Amino acid sequence: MASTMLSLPCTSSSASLSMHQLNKGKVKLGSSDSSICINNDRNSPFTKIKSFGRISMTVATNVSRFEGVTMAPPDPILGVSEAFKADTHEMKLNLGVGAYRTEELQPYVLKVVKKAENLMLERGENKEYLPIEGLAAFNKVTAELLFGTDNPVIQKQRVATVQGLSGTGSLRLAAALIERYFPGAKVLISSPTWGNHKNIFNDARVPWSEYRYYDPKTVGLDFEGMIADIKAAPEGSFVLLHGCAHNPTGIDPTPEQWKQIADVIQEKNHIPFFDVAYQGFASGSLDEDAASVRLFAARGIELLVAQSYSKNLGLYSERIGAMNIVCSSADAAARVKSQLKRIARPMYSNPPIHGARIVANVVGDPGLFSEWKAEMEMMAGRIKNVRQKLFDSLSAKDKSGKDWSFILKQIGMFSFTGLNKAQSDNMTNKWHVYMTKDGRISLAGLSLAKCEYLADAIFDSYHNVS
Ligand code: PGU
Repeated sequence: MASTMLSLPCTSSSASLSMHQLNKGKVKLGSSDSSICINNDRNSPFTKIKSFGRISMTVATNVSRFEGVTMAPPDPILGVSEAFKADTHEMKLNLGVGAYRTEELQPYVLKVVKKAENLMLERGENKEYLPIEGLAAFNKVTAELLFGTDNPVIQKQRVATVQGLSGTGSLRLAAALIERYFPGAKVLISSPTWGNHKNIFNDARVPWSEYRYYDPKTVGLDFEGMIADIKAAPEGSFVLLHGCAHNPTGIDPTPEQWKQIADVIQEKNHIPFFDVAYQGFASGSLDEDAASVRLFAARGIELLVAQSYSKNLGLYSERIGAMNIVCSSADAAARVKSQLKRIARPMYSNPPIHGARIVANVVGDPGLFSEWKAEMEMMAGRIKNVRQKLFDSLSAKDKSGKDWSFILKQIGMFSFTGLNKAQSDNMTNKWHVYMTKDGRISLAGLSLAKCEYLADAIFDSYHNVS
C-alpha cells in the first residue's frame, strides 16, 4: 500500500472538494470524521498533523493509476548483460551484446578517441545546442566516409544527411519518414535479423515482412530464397540490407551476389535501405565494407543508409550515427532533409554534440584518421584470432564428423553457432556462457584464453542437449 502526504487548507469547503477529488482518484483514507478523514492513532499511517491553519495528513493509495501496465520482458540482447552481472561464477563469459573487449575482457576506449577528446578540451569547445540536423562537420565526414569523397552523390549534393542517435535512432527517424510519406509501403527484413529492427518498424507503424536469408542446412546464405522473396514483394517496397557483417549470422553476400540483389531491386522498383553498423569491422577496411552501398549508389538508385559509430569507434554510449538518404536530385535531398528535421524536432529536438565532435575530429584529421584505421584493424584482427582458435579447439575436440568450418566463413563480431534455444540455455545455465537465445555469440567478448572453455561448452550443448 503506497501512502501520500497531503496538505489541505483548514476550511470545510476546500477540504470536501479535495475529498471529492481524492475519491474520484480512488484514494482511500483512514477512519473519518464528518468532512475529512483523519485518524488519531499515532501509529497509524493516517496521522493528523495540525499546523498554522492547514491540516496535513498521510493518505494511503492502494490502487495505482498504472495498474494496467504489465511487466515488460527483459530485452533479448541488452537483458543478457543484466543477467551476466548477477552471475558470480568465476568462469562466466558475456558473449551476448556486440561490444568489443580487450584480451583481458575489458571495455576498450580507442586511443584515437582519447586524443580527439583531449583536443576538444584544449580548444575549450562550448555546449550550445546543435542545429536539429546535427554537427555540420560530422554530417560532412560521415557521408564522405560512407560513399567516398569523390562520389557523384556527394559532389552533386544528392545526399540528405542528418546526425542521428546512433544506428538505432537513425533507423527510427527513417522509419518515421517512411510511415509519413510512403503509407502502406512494406519493409522487407532478412530472416533472421538484429532483434531491434522489428521493434523499430512496429513502433513506427510501418508494416514489414521477412525475406529468406539464412539456410540452416548449409549454415550459409539462402541466396535463391532471398532473391525469390525480394522478387515476390509488392513493387516499391523497402528492402532492409545489412551493408556488411550481417547480424546475427555473420554471413554476407559475395560481390557477385550483391550485383544480382541490386538487379532485382531495380527491376522491382524497390528502395534499398542499408543498415551499416559495422563499417571497418567486417574486413578491417572502411572502403571494402562500404562496397555494397557504393555499388547501389553507382547505379543511380535512390537509397537509405543508417550509420553507427558504436562499434568501429567504440562510441557505444555516445549515441552517434547518421541517416543518409540518397535522392535523385539535390532539390529532393533538400526537401527530404527538411522533413527529417521536422520528425526529429518533437522527438528529441537536436542530437548530442560530444560523439559528433569525436568523429569529426578523427575522420577530418589525416593523422588521427590513419591511427583509427590501424586500431580498427587491430580490433578486427583480434576477433579473427579468437574465431580461428575457437574453430581449432572445437575441431580438435569433436571426432563426430561435425563440420565447424562455418565459424571461419562468418565475418564481423558474431558467430551464429546454430545452437537452438535449449542448447543456448544449457550454455548459460550449466556453463555460465551468456549469449542470445538465437544461438548467436559475440566473439568480440571472447579472449584467446577462454576459447578452450567455450569450445567445451559448445561441444557439450551441441551433442548432449537436443
Ligand atoms: N544495426 C545493427 C545491425 C546492429 O547490430 C546494431 C547494434 C545497431 C544497428 C544499433 O546500434 P547503435 O548502438 O544504436 O548504433 N547491435 C548490437 C548492440 C546491442 C543492441 O542490440 O543494441 C548487438 O549486440 O546486436
